[in-house]
Amino acid sequence: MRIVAAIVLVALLAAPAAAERPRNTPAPPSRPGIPAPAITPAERAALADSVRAEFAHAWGAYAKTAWGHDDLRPVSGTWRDWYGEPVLMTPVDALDALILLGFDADADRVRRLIEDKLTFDRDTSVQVFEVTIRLLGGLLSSYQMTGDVKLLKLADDLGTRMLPAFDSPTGMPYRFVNLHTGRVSGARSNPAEVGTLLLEFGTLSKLTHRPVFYDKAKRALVELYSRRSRIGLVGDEIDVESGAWVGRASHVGGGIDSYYEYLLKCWRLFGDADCERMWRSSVAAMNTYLADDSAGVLWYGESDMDTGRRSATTFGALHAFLPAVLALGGDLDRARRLEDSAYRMWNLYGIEPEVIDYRTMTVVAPGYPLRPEIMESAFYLSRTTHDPRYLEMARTFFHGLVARCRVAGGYTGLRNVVTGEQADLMHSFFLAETLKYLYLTFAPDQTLDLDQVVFNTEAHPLRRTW
Ligand code: DMJ
Repeated sequence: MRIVAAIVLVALLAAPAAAERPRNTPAPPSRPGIPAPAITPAERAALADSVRAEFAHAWGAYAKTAWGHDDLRPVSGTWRDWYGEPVLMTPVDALDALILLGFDADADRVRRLIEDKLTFDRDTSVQVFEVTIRLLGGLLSSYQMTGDVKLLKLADDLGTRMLPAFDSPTGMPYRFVNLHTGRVSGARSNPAEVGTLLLEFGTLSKLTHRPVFYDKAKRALVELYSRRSRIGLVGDEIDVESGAWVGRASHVGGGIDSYYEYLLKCWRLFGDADCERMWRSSVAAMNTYLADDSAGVLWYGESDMDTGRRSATTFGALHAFLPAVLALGGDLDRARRLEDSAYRMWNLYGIEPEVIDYRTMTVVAPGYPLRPEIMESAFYLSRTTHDPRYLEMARTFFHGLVARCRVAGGYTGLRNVVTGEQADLMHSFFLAETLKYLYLTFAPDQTLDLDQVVFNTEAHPLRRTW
């Protein structure tokens, strides 16, 4: 398998750009009443191979053009660094995917790069949430896969340098922290940035035997939860110094999404009974006040956190994480129905827009930055139901990506899914999540046992080894 992977990678890197056209012809999206053609075991295996080949194309483009930088700009053939000096966002985020997909030589090269170049003693203010889910999560899962203690040491150093972020009057973290001075900024935060830290900080505690990481991240989560409204909802903006809500719109989209995800997953990963209790009451409120079940079609919209009154009927690419979490939480009925709705959103233009109004099925925000959530949900539903429908959905997603986002220099997000206008950025989550979830959907189930790991919100699998 490794040899095949290496051959695919070498062949793709050696091939001239014009010869890099994919073999797959995009399949037409299935429409209500017109079933998609069934997937045979041979086609499933071929799809896994095709996803690996596309991963090799995207990773190879990063390695050729942007090596040592944070993100590839695939259309202009340049790169982007988040904070002036690179923090190796794409290599660290992609490392466990390289290992999982069998690109061992590339994974070793990334580990050498990390050893040579990655240091966190820098006078830089970083975003705690993004650095936690991508870098801390990536270092921890790669450490668990390789046993390379240098990765754990880096994770320990990074976690330690981020601890001052939690020194607010409420214990909820500031959004930014300087890794050298510990200076914090960004008191106005949101549930996702406050509540999406415990899987990584908790794992760090378990692996280093330093409880401080677990305790700080757990306190932040509990402080946030304790400020939920009388009807059990959270708003979309909170002041971590006063603890007061600044934005009172409640939904499951960006800025709130992974708060719900981590309530469930910190129970699953750590067996934490407080997390179970917080998850159960939060999902009940979410299903009561945010679910919009009109005309037999399920969506999750926006409501006022105090009254539960509907304030918007918007849903988008980020909201599409929810079927995965509902499936993991055992609510297969809602998970299936919501993924069906998300699939309708995808098929409006053959690739999903960032936000739609589901009442009118019109586009509100037309971009597509290569997001993974809808594929993540198909992966969980495929694994939990074994319904071939989710393999078919995943095939539609994959073919849409290849048809619309593949360029000679890698994969690019779209500025507009309606016109097809391209952006010029391959976010690190495309390798860390989007292609990983697609690959795992088509690969044999034993490639990664879902009962043995809990994925962080950036698709880094964490194992309960303690
Ligand atoms: C990723 O960084 C994570 O999945 C996060 O939870 C949400 N945004 C991106 C992907 O869309």
